[in-house]
Amino acid sequence: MTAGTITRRLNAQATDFNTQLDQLLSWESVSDATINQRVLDIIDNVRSRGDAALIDYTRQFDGLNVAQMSDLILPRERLELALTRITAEQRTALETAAQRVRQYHEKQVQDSWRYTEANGTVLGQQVTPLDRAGLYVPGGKASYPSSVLMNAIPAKVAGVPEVVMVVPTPRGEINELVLAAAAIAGVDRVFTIGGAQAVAALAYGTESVPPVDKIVGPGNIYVATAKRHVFGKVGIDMIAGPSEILVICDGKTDPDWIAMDLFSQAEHDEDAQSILLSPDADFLDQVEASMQRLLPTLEREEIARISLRERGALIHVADMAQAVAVANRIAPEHLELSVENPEELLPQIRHAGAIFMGRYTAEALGDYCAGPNHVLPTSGTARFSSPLGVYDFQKRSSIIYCSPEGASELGKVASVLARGESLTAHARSAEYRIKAD
Ligand code: HSO
Ligand code: ZN
Repeated sequence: MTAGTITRRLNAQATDFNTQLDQLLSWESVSDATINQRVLDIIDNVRSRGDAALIDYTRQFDGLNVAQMSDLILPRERLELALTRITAEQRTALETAAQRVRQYHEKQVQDSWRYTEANGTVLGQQVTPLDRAGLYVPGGKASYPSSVLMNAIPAKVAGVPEVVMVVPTPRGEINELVLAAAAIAGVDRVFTIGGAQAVAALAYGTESVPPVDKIVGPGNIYVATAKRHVFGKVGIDMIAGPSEILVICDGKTDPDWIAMDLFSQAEHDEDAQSILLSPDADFLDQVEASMQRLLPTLEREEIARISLRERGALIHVADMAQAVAVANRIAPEHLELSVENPEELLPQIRHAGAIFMGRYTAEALGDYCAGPNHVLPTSGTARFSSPLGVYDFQKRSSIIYCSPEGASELGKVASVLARGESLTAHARSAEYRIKAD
């Protein structure tokens, strides 16, 4: 491993490359016993004291002197007001993004289906939306209006009648863009609460906060821990790890573009991971020079610098085949194929949250407005999971409708299997429906 000045340099042909890669990828979310206990206490307190607990915690953690629960409710008109407080340009951008995200997600709607067998038995699947979804939106540096669109729109497209959003407003700071995004996405109710207490309120309900069926959206360690604890009472989305980008480049894209694409993840947080794979060693040098020059121009220079130093890498690969093999091992959240013919590589990519094809497709376009969701599997979980989508807000019920003939035929099969399991009532229940020949 060579110590680059900005990020590390690795060579995929080195004998110990696999070990180096493992080290680079190793990531464990801190599970802290003290945090865990505090979260459990908060959940208990919200369950037993309801709104009163929410008022106390909001005073304590958000420094807000609330007198009553109505101070923590934002009526729909307040969301509409936010639309007038942002610039016309911002409003148009949010509306354009929302419209594109909606159009993409409409393709994901699953329909109910059924088929009829020769004897009249009908089998099928009925798809229904959740009754109510809860959306957690963080306060502070990770409060992203784009994430409001990405979480709320699939729920609405799925047909969820009520989407409830919670967002902390520390010391009363309200993010107008977040509220405007909520208005555009069709969020139904907003509470200005956050932390583990907001998750507990959404899971169990209080006098004012209605209990939801599923909680989605990112949050800090307290929020993530609370989501783990309420899972089972409600559904939750994936617990997201730090953001990642993996770029495969043939060495023919402008190195400044690639440097900035790597920064676009690194600036999210210190734990974010940005990796570049290229068979062209000179190109890696050029990208490094671009990074040196461009990093000081970022508003979040320090965050990006730490992320690149601690978790980033420029990796020299033998060829595109090796690049693909490494990419599949990493199973990245975002994969950019910055090459002449990305279609050639695509069929070989087996694990990635989202695949950005060609030199022009910057990940940032997908983060905001291309249409697909930006809530994606992180930390290698793209091996077994998928982007957030309409699927996450729909559920399926099986439909079985036996005709008298069908019940008679199936009764014989069920009876044999039930007797094999010594479940006499099952067997006799099925046998009652067997027709005498
Ligand atoms: N890249 C983030 C999403 C995001 N980017 C929001 C900008 N705003 C998800 O990994
Ligand atoms: Zn991003």
